Amino acid sequence: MAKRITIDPITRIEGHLRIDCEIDGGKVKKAWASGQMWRGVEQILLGRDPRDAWSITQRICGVCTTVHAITSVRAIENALDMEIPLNAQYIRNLILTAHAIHDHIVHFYHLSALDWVDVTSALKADPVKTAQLAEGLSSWTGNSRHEFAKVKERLTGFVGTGQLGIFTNGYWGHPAMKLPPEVNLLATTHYLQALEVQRKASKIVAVLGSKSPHIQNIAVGGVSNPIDFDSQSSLTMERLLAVKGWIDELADFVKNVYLVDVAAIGAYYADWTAIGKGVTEYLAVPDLPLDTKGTQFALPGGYIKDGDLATFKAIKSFGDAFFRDGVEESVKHAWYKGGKGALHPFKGETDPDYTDFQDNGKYSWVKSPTFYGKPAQVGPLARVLAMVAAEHAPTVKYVNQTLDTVSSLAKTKVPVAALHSTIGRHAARAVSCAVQVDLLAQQWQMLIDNLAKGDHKTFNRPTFPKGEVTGVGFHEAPRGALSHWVVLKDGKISNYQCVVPTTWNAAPRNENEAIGPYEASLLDTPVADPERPLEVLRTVHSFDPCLACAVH
Ligand code: NFC
Repeated sequence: MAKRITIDPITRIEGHLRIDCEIDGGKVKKAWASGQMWRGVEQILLGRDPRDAWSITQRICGVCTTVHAITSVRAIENALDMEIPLNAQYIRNLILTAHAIHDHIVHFYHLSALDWVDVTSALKADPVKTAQLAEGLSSWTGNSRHEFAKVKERLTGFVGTGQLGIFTNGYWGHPAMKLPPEVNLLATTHYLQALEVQRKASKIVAVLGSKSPHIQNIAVGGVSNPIDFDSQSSLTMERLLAVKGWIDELADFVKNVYLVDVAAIGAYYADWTAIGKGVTEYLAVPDLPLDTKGTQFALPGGYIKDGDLATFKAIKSFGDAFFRDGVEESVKHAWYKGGKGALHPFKGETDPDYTDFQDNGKYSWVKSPTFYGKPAQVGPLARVLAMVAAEHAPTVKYVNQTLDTVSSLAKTKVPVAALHSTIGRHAARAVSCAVQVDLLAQQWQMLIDNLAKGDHKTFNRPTFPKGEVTGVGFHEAPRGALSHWVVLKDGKISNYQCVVPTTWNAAPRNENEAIGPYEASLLDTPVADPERPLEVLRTVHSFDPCLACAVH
């Protein structure tokens, strides 16, 4: 007989997510994803000065803080048809990329690795054998047997006191945990080292953005960083060189630790390349503009139908009609007043109307976005597939490198198609992160070269027309395609809608009763013990949910 389980709240995520599953014959047969909290940031914006929107929308999230700020100014700049000085583009790009790297490292090690890594099994590991194993995988200097012995001793201390501290409440000893003790010790050691490394990325954001989380240097028209090499309160060469030092340290960790760990875990859990596929329409937006108009990007983006990379259609600019005309949101199953069918974001409405959790009615605060009428999966997997389809050489290189490592460790050929899966989302996030550390160094160099030419401009003053104008800004945020949609009337905000990565992925059923990406990916997931639904967490965590963003 089918058994219904409710996981509420899902932890090691941002925000309030409830997942319900019907399990039959040891597999998930039906699933519901529900956002459990609403705040109304879109309403707060109505009637306000558009120059304040970035600061307000940035408070949507405490995790992806920079992204709403920059997407917001992009939307308003698009409405005003503005050009942005090159230095401002590069500084924004550096902030966004450093933030994404921070986010991915934290997601893999601190928010999701413990779904795969059994910390208590690490107590049985031999530190010398762990070091031998690690040396065969990479040249990371933090992989010494002394380091592994130190971590094992620390863990033994935790367990000896009867408390696991930060490792309390994992599904330790679960039958789906498969790593040998040495791999568990290796990954646990990297979990602790990653706590240190992630700070370097945050420092880059803080130095360039004045503060992290929640940067302070953004303005409609550019950035507010003064560039005057004689002033200590400005973006000095000393600060820029410190940024470069942190970029190099991040690159070392991402390429020699993160990418390698994901490949090793992927090899031990190769069966998970056939689990968690879900929605295979993929949407990713281009990012890291390289010109003042936002028509050339370092990262390509676009749309893929039915998992077939040959169907890839590129999105080419901030004003691209293919993107602008394709997005709608439905509230048929979300706690808002509706009845008008799916609406384009310029006409979007956010009018709360809470009922209760109704399996076949309204059951979430998350709206249901669609692209040309269909749900779409967004995130690192969509991004990497789009970049492979666009023949982005660095992405192709890191995808092949990762698949080769997995294939050699698993002793079986793992194809690109394996990426359409739970473990594939982790692999794609690591690949994306490796591409981003290289881009971070490139953007840094481009900023330095531009400054060396004597161009110190960082801001163009916006002017607001009488009457109505509309704009859309997008950004390929850590969790995927983010867009802000604004309608301005006589220089004030008359409508503002955010269509956020986790809104796409955590969407409930839509206008046509199609299920959302989380719900679809859970179907047929095996669950060994419904009282300890580790497998459900694995798939949900692979998306890196942020419900604060999804509902806003
Ligand atoms: Ni919050 Fe997000 C906003 C989401 O765009 N979803 O990736 C970013 O949060 O983490």
